[in-house]
Amino acid sequence: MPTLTLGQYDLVYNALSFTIATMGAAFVFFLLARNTVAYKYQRVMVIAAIIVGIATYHYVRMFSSWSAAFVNSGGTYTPTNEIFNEAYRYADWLLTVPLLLVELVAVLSITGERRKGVIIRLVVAAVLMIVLGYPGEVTLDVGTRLLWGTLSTIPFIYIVYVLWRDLGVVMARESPEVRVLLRNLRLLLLASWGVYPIAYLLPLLNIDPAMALVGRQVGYSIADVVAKPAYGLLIYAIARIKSEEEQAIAPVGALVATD
Ligand code: RET
Repeated sequence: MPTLTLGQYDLVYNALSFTIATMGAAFVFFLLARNTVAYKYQRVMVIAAIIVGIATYHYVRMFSSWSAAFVNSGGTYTPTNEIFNEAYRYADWLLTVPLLLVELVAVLSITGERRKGVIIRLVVAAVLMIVLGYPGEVTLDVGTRLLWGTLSTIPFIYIVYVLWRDLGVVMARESPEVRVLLRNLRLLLLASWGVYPIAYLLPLLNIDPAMALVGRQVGYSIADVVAKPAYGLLIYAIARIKSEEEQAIAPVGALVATD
């Protein structure tokens, strides 16, 4: 672990703290919002809540790990004997990335056998992507990082390709209103998932190790907020509109008016 300036230490400290608050708030929101979508989409909201619930736990652990990994030695933060534990992040992704994919497929109108096939392929690819990325994340050796990073990129490209293609097919079948949301979802997925490999590359860019560490932690945290709570909100908006379109629930205005 490198020595950090006060500003560098605080930036990660605050990013982790902000993320705990965001994930925790999203957990409560998704659980409460469950009752405002049709029964068919309620499990989508439960999955969204589980994802941010898991992330809340991991961010609490990362926050403690970060606090324990450095000590304020007047003017700088120097590393202690406790190493900042990157495994929390990978354990989190291992659980949440497959769930994010299941959440997406559950809100789309993909049915029957096709749905099962898509889920299995995406989940296997997601697990491979994360498991292959981990050895590279925890090494100090540039070659090893590059090797595992490259291997991990293969399933990553596969996932992005399948999502892009299938979302395109599904979009064509949906109403104009849902179509706009799906287009935004596609962009949000690309913008947030694309941050991870870039953040991972930072230690390879010949920049100061403290900057690389801080950039990576802040980058991963921001990407996680977009990929879990913001993504969940968009999925919720889709579930809401589809519920209304399928006439399963009264429009929001009607609910308010009869209360
Ligand atoms: C790694 C290793 C380097 C190569 C690639 C990676 C991709 C990681 C991704 C993670 C996505 C995480 C999400 C979390 C949600 O909260 C493992 C950094 C391609 C895409 C969506």
